[in-house]
Amino acid sequence: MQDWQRSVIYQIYPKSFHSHAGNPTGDLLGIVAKLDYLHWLGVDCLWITPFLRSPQRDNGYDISDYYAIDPSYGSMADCELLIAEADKRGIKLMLDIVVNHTSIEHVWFQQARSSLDNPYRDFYIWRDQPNNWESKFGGSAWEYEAQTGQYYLHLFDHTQADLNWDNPQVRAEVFKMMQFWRDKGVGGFRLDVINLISKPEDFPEDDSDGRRFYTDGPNVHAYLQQMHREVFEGYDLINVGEMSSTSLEHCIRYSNPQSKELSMTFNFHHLKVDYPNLQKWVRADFDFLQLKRILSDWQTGMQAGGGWNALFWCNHDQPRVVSRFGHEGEFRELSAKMLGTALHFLQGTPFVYQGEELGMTNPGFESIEHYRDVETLNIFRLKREAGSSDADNMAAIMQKSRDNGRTPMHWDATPNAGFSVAEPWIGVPANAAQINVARQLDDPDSVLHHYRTLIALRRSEPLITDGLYRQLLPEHPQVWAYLREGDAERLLVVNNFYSTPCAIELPASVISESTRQRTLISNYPDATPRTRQLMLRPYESFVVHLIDP
Ligand code: TEU
Repeated sequence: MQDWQRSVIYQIYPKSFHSHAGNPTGDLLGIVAKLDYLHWLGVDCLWITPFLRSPQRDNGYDISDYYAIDPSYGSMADCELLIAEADKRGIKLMLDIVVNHTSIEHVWFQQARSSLDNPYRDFYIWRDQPNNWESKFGGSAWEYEAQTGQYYLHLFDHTQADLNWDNPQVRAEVFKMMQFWRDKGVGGFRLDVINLISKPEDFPEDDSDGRRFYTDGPNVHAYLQQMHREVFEGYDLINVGEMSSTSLEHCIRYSNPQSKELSMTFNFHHLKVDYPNLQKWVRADFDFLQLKRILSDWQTGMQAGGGWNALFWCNHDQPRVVSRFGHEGEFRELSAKMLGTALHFLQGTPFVYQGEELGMTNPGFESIEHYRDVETLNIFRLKREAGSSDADNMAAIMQKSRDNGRTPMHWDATPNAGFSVAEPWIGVPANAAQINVARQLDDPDSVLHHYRTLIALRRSEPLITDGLYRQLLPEHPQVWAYLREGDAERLLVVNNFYSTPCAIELPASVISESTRQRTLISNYPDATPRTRQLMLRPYESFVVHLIDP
């Protein structure tokens, strides 16, 4: 095992983390100011979502200059200071690289759109006629460019034009830019939708939205191997690829060290368990059995194939996990701790998204005026045009919008939750005075202290990294129980995902009267020695280390 395989990564959405300047949006010096907190929490690495120059139509995922810091976040000197200050605390910084597409304000696109024979024309993907593929943000994936009379491809917003990776000059420019950041001292990269970079040559029509043709496309592995040779080889970097609608087979290839591509992969299958028939924009409960099955299949599959999972419940594109798979009310703290435990004892590298360590909830914004996200606003408009009622649309948006995870970090009970002096760019949830860092730092039973313990356990308990995953009680409708097995010892991880108490019976091979046990973590204070028969209380969760005599 490599050292980074024992690490925990913390994700920062800088627009909503902390504003040092007191502005409506966060900045890089705001992150510097909170490094001692992150060091106390014990994380090894920070993934910071894009802070490079951008018109901010998709909050930085639309980059117009890969070599400049967006002025709203500060300067290059601030960025260098952040890298150096993080390094002093033993924390690496992972840069978010968005190279499936650029902003249409990028100079490459400005050149490309100007004439058919411009040297940059072939940096993007142009067609005389669009096919029927759909943008992930709604509507056609093609936009007409009147000046030259062709359509360009955009898998996301029409201001995010897809780069043509089959052009070797594009790849050379991307690798040069990544070398620049590597040489500045970043500790790794998070690669945005990197499995979408290789499109088929013929752009076939689809009876669906087109994703099956461009997902994990024809040359994607070859391009990542080239990136590995040009940028990663010989350097100590952690590289994680964001894989949209991918497969286990491909993720094994992306992340098995022998393929020389990436360190690990994010996939989203476990976060579609509340998308009935893969429809995101419908309000729906989550399917617990499906959640367990998907996570278990990825554990055993990646383990068997020598791949490595990035583990996560939350990020800047997802609703808050407590609101989603836990409980927002009286069981908020118990369920937040349970969800943390359930995830952190899996094999892989856990990511903690800002505020998750506090058990932050969805904000519950009821009116579309409170939303800022380009995807949410596009969908609201398209659904309204298609005749669906505003009430239905808002019910889905309140549950699913990406803005649920993008509200300001709750630092303390002062105005704007201590995030900024000026009114924040997006609203602060009403519960910020109850759920915040200052309060939880003082409370050893808080969700925050629970996460700190989870992070520390990964360092001290090798089985969390190495142990074989084995699911127990796969058909149980409310409990996710699993083992992480070593030669003569194992971890037993038990999680009740619901507020209803329930009884379980574990297999005789797991635990007997003579088994020696040591509780590693639990979310009820009165944890007793465990037996085969157990009564689980609401959202009860515990981990015991077991050794047979
Ligand atoms: O997201 C890629 C992605 O496919 C999603 O998670 C996306 O939010 C979802 O499909 C919408 O329904 C990445 C970034 O994380 C996201 O913030 C960007 O908007 C997107 O790429 C485009 O760069």
